[in-house]
Amino acid sequence: MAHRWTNTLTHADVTPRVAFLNRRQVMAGLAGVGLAGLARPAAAQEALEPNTWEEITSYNNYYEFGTGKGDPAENAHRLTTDPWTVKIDGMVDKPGDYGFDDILKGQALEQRIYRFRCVEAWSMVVPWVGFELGDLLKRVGVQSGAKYVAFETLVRPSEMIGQKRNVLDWPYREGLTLNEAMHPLTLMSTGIYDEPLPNQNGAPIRLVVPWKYGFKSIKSIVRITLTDKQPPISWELANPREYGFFSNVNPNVDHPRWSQATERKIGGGLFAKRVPTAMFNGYEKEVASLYKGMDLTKNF
Ligand SMILES: Nc1nc2c(c(=O)[nH]1)N[C@H]1C(S)=C(S)[C@@H](COP(=O)(O)O)O[C@H]1N2
Ligand SMILES: [Mo]
Repeated sequence: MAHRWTNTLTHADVTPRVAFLNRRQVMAGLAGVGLAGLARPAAAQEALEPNTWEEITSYNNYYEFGTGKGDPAENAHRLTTDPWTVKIDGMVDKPGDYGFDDILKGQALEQRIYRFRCVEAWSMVVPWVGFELGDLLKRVGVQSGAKYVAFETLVRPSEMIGQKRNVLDWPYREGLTLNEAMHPLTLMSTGIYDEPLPNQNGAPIRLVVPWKYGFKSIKSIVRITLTDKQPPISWELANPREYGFFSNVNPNVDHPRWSQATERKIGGGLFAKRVPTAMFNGYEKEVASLYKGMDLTKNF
C-alpha cells in the first residue's frame, strides 16, 4: 500500500545511523564546536539496544484510548489520521493551519535511538524517526518575547473512545520552555523503525523529549502555540502535587506514591532486575546546562 509517509532509512540502517552520528560528534569536537547543543549524544546512544516493534506498540500510555496499557493497541485503529492539520499560532511570524504533508515536505527525517522512560518507572528504547522541533520553529519564525511552546492533542471522542470519560481535562496539553523546545534532542516524531507512527504511539506526529518523563511526549498533536506565559499541562492540572512542569527524569526526586530511583526495562522479562535510573535519563551531559542554577527538587 502506498502511503504519503516515506523514510529513506530502513530497520537495518539503525546501527549505521548511530555510527554516523558518532562521527558527526567527533568532527564537531575536532572543529572546536564546543556547544553541547550541536553534538548528538552518541556515546549515550551507543549502548542502547532498541525494544522490539511488538513491545513498542503493545504496551502504551494513551488515555484518549483508555487507561490500560493494552487499551491503545486495541482502540487506536479507530483514529483517522489523514487528513491531519496542525495549527501553529501565538507569537510566530507565519501562523497558520499546516497540513501534515506541508510540515513533512523538505524535512530530513532523522532516525534516532532514544531511551524513553515513563513516570511509572518503566523504560523502553525506541528508534524514532522524525525531525528537530527547533527546525520547524525556525521555519515559522519565533517572535522575540516568546518563552514557551504549548502543545495540544486532538479532541475527537467519536474516535477517541477514552475521551468519553473525564479522566483528564481534554485536550491533553503539554508544554516546554523555548530553550527546551530548541534543543536538538527535542524531536517531532513521525515514525518508528521504518514505518509511519502506529496510532497507539501518537500518529501522525508526536513529540519526543528523551530526558523527561514519558508524559511530556505528547501524541497526535493538532496545535503548537508560542507564548510568553507558562502553559498549563494536563498532568499538573490533574495533580500538581505529583507532576510538575519540568518533569525531568531525576532519580533523586521521588513521585509522592513511588520511588523514581530505579526502572524496569520492558522486554526484560517479569523477573528481570530493576536498573538504576540515570539523571536526565542518561542525557545529563547534553541538557544539564538548560537548568543551571535551578533547584531541581522545587522545579520538578
Ligand atoms: N495525547 C496523549 N499523549 C501522551 C499520553 C496520553 O495519554 N495522551 N501519555 C503519555 C505517557 S504517560 C507516556 S509514558 C507516553 C507513552 O508513549 P508510547 O506509548 O509511545 O510509549 O506517551 C505520552 N503522551
Ligand atoms: Mo507515562
